[in-house]
Amino acid sequence: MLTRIDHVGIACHDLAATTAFYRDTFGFEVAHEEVNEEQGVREVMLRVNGTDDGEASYLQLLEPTRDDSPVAKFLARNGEGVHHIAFGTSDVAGTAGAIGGHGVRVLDAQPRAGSMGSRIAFLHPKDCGGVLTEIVQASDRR
Ligand code: CMX
Ligand code: CO
Repeated sequence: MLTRIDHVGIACHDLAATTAFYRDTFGFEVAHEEVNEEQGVREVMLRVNGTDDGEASYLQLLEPTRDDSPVAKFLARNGEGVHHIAFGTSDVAGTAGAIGGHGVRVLDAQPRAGSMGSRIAFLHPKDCGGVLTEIVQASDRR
């Protein structure tokens, strides 16, 4: 069902500064930047490995666009750091349904729009050992 790590989401206050740190210190390539208003984030995807073909892995740097967003709330409580982990699948709706069948709360009954044209669904951290978990179906275009 889940076949790879798609990305690790990292919450930050200053997207430009955090992007520069990961690019210049670790040498990761900036693959993509976008604003996702539904999720309340401005985000940068830094490619760790692969070639944007649906099999690559990324760091997803997240800066909130509004104070009531999940990432703003997380930053206020915890400060900067790892916010979620995202696993890849070829069928986000089917995989979310199967995981929900194990008693895990699926936060998105209908998959939503994620980075780079992907479809995503979140699982409640309290049902996943304290880890906010995202399921990602990469875009065919990616
Ligand atoms: N990781 C682990 N635990 C988390 C968490 C996170 N990222 N965010 C919240 N929690 C925990 C809190 O610590 C808190 O625990 P306690 O009750 O023990 O104190 C509990 O969950 C409730 O926290 P809250 O601050 O009241 O937050 P909410 O219940 O309002 O929201 C959640 C939590 C997971 C439902 C919400 O953040 C959500 O819907 N997230 C999914 C969407 C998202 O994160 N979008 C941004 C990323 C977009 C992308 O990746 O593309
Ligand atoms: Co994510």
